[in-house]
Amino acid sequence: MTSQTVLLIGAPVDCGKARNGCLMGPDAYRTARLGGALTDLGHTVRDLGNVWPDTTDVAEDAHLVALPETVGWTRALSRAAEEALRQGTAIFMGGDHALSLGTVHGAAAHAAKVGKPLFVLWLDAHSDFHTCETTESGNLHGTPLAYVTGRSGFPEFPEVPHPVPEERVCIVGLRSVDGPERAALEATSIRRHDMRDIDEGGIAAPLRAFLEEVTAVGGLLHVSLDVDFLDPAVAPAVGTTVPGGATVREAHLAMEMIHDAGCLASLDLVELNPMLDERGRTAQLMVDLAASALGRTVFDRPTPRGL
Ligand code: B3U
Ligand code: MN
Ligand code: MN
Repeated sequence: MTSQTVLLIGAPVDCGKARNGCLMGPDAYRTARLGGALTDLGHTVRDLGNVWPDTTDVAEDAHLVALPETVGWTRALSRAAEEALRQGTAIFMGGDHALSLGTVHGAAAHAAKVGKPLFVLWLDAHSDFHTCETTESGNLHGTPLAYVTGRSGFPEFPEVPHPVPEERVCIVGLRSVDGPERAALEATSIRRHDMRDIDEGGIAAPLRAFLEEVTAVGGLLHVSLDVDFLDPAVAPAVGTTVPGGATVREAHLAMEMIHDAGCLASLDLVELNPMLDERGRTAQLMVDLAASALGRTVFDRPTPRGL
């Protein structure tokens, strides 16, 4: 396994929805030894501490939860992501999914600078494809994928100079998609795999197809891992549980395949709410999944030759 420089960045974003607690996520990951697990694999790990939101003069919007604060996070996290990606593989310890408005924005800026295409893998029960106009809840953690793919409807947010093209996005784990999101998604070429796809054909086939496309063009991969991708029976520490999620084994296989593809540039760990955890088991599972994505295996395997 090749050893890498891994940057840990705390993103205690907690304004993407009403229920509080995700702000404790970064410290839960530190307590569960995310850094130590990656050091044990031979990586050079640097914890850059937590990012804090910029102050903005954006006005509150009665329909949206914490719009000014979320815009402030987006600006700060985009800068932090772009800077971290220059130094190595970046892991963003969330924080709710609103943090990805910034991290993917920054990853796209980095990819454009180094002249490589950015691909995004969204592991989530939800599609997070609302705009500020279509969201019914007003919760901005339901919007990042729409923003980073360049949908209109984000007037107060930073411009998106490098939208991620639809053909370079793949969502896996879907089982809760709102009407307006469904209509918008169906008008795109974004690959979307619901749990029925996984039940019928397994998780490996769609993932392998996507990862092969990334590696074929030397692309950079950003993975956004929402705790609710997992089944709530194994990952209870999330405010928006949806039954019927990925098993521990499916999630580990996904992470192992991501590692073997050799293209992981950045990883969001989002929606962990330690207030809802049971003896830290969700935090621990997320740490173990991150370790798999960074090369942990049960047995050593020969260096993978493609997938
Ligand atoms: N689509 C719903 C629910 C939701 C989205 N993301 C999460 N929940 N975690 C909404 O509020 O936009
Ligand atoms: Mn999400
Ligand atoms: Mn979700």
